[in-house]
Amino acid sequence: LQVRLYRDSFATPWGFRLQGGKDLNQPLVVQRVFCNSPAEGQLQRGDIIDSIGIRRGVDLSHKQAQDTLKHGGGQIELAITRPP
Ligand code: LEU
Repeated sequence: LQVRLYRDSFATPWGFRLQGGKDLNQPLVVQRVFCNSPAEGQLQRGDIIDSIGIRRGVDLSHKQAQDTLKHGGGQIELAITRPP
């Protein structure tokens, strides 16, 4: 599943929390989605992040994933797997 998030300002949070990362030997997973955020209605708790832009999720440490999102500019494309 491809999801594109948009934000008005680079300072606006996307509105979700991540868990996991390569350094933790865990997949990158959406831990929490905040109401009234760009992520609301796009991401769900439990979504596995397969890629952030051109970067593969399995290659990213927790911090690298966070930094990639923070510095993603006004829009970001995520490939996700949504568990049933
Ligand atoms: N908490 C950040 C935000 O809402 C996302 C995090 C995964 C870097 O923008």
